[in-house]
Amino acid sequence: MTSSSLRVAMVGHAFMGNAHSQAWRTAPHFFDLPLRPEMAVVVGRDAGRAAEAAARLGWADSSTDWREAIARDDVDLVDICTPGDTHAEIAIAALGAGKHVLCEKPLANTVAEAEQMTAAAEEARAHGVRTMVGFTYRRVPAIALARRLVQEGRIGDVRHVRAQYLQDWIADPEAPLSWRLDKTRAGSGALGDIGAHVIDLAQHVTGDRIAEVAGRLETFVKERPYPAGDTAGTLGGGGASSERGPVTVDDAVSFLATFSSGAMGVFEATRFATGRKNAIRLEINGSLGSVAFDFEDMNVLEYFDAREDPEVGGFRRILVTEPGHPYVAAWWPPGHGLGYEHGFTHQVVDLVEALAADRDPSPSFADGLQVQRVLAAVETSSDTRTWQEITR
Ligand code: SOE
Repeated sequence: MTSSSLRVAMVGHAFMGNAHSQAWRTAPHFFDLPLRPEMAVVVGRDAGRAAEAAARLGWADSSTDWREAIARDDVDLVDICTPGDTHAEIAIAALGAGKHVLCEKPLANTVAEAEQMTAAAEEARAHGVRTMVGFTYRRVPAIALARRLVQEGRIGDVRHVRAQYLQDWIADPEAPLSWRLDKTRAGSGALGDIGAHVIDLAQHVTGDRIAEVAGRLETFVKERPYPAGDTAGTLGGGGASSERGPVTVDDAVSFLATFSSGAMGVFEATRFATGRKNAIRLEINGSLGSVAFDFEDMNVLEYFDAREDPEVGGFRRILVTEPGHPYVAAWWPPGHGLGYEHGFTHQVVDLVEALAADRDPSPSFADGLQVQRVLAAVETSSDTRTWQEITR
């Protein structure tokens, strides 16, 4: 890093690349950052599309060679926005080149890859090189407030954690295949793609760790049409071709969990919750009260204080838009609300502030590895119909 800038190379420019680009562009305009992000280069597989993305998203340059991009002297940080099967190779190479790494979730497609990435991160950390995993929902103000209340003891001892991530984008059996439905690319389906988010959120808000799980994965639709314009074996977006191929990942997962504290968890992640578009729901019941959140009403946190006079008690809707609420002071007056993209912007803020202070961003690769271990334990539990412990 130069004394005042943080020069970024982003690999991948699809949905996550768009969201991350918005964050790199926007963060310095709303937050007083100790380092100025510079969007040096965006990397894509196709030269024309990468150049178009650079112009549209605000990157100074574009490339089709991620190895060349991470080796550049004018790059301090590599932002990985590609499917999970590429995370390990890119992250380990970037860390080896002395670059900080921000990697999209889940960290990897397997525990083995996540362990290799975390080992590389530990080695690079000795030289002041840092890592972060992109669990952005923890940076929604209402979630950050929920964590503050729980950590302050406002709901007492946590007894129950109820966490759901409900989508329905492939409830149509004729929705075409994509990389997210291919185990070799994505590692798993709803489990790793959206289950990882609610595992991270539940652990982040409670400050506790999942110790054991018992779960079940299901694939409701076992084959789908390939996307139009693709041949067998390649996957992409767009319309449907006449050829069909196998779905090799889970469509949905349910699992029970026991936290280290003894708290009981019930988790669900599905792409078949017909009518639910991006409903991340978290409810935590404690001995003195509860908090409840639904991303489809993301500027509100519900809070129940068991110590209130029962005559006037009840869940209150906190509109999390006051200047004293996490992240909010940088944005709009009370009641104006934030959106999906703000979690990504807050991610850049927290990352840049950690790097400038020479401390580990959170969640680090080690945190991402622990989530990977929970994912693997759920998969093993489903295969063996047994409870599985998460040992580390
Ligand atoms: C698809 O399920 C997806 O894009 C996830 O991959 C993202 O992590 C989530 O934020 C939105 O849904």
